[in-house]
Amino acid sequence: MFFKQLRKINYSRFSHLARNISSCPPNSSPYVRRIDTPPQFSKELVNIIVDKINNQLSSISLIKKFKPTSSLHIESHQEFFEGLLNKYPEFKEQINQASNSSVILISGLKVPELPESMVPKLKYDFKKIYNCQQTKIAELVAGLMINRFVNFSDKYKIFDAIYPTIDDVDRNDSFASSKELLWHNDGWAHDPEGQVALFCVNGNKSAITEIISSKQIVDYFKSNDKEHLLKALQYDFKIDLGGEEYILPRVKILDLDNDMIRYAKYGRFIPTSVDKKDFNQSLEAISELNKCLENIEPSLSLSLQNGDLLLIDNTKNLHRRKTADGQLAMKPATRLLLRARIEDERKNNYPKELQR
Ligand SMILES: O=C(O)CCC(=O)C(=O)O
Ligand SMILES: [Fe+2]
Repeated sequence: MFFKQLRKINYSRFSHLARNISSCPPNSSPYVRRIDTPPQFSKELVNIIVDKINNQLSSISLIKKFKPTSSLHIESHQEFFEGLLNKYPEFKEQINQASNSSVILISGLKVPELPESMVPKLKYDFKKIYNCQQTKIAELVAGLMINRFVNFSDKYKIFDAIYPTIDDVDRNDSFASSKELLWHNDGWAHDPEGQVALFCVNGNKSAITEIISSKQIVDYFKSNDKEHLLKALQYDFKIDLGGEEYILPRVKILDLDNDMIRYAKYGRFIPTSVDKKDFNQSLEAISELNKCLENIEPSLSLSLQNGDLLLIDNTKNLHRRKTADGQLAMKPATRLLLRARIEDERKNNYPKELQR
């Protein structure tokens, strides 16, 4: 019954909102790829998934057990997904071409919004959200699309929900804050995963998601006569997590050979050089890095809206969330992202067909 109602969604109300995407006119840069999903594709995709779920899951307990991102489900839906893509050759071609981009934004994958009453208001109150039908649909839509770019399926829960709460209102290091979350890559303090996907189920225009690449950072240092400090970012640092017992490996902030960066502006990176000059240069380099992060124009800057799927190469880019100028902090339950952290590398640099 519930799903029958979902099918009657009026898609026209998801008409395109004004976006603010700087430095990335559609498809001009291979570094950031922007693709618009044909509305009919998105509509058909959701309708088929809703029908399938309706047929397969007759009770709440079955819905709870349904793990959309398990290999079983991703693989069993792949054929119909490919079939649907074949009906939209231009869209499929754009997806194939995007496969080697460092940042991919696919807009218009519209899924049913969650009513505000379902979105958690407290940081650890997320259980109910994972068991509701809208989340399962969103996970499957995002999972099928992500699976075209990275090896995605997993038998455990792979998506985390990101939402503003009253617990972490002012913290700038928390996913659950209602304002900003400073520049970082996911997993920076442990092992940064290869890819991060953010899928927006409920958008809030107060939140602006931004991305900066390691290459932009290197270029900034070079063009501001700070090239000598780049070396210091490649020295070893200790990460101070405030009294955690286990010993973290020493890390480099920058890996110039592989265009990689590992950093969080809210993290404490302590230089380990015994040489005083190197030690001081490392400190100076971090302070220059922070300056650079506030000064360069991000390669992507937008307010994620319902249906936006952002796939980020997490080893080569930093991302952040900030509050849009003139906007208030977000009220609890007014935004919902699903976030997947994926260890696997991109599947390839070629269209999928050539792989086999
Ligand atoms: O809320 C956002 O736009 C980004 C969230 C994020 O980066 C995170 O939760 O790690
Ligand atoms: Fe993040």
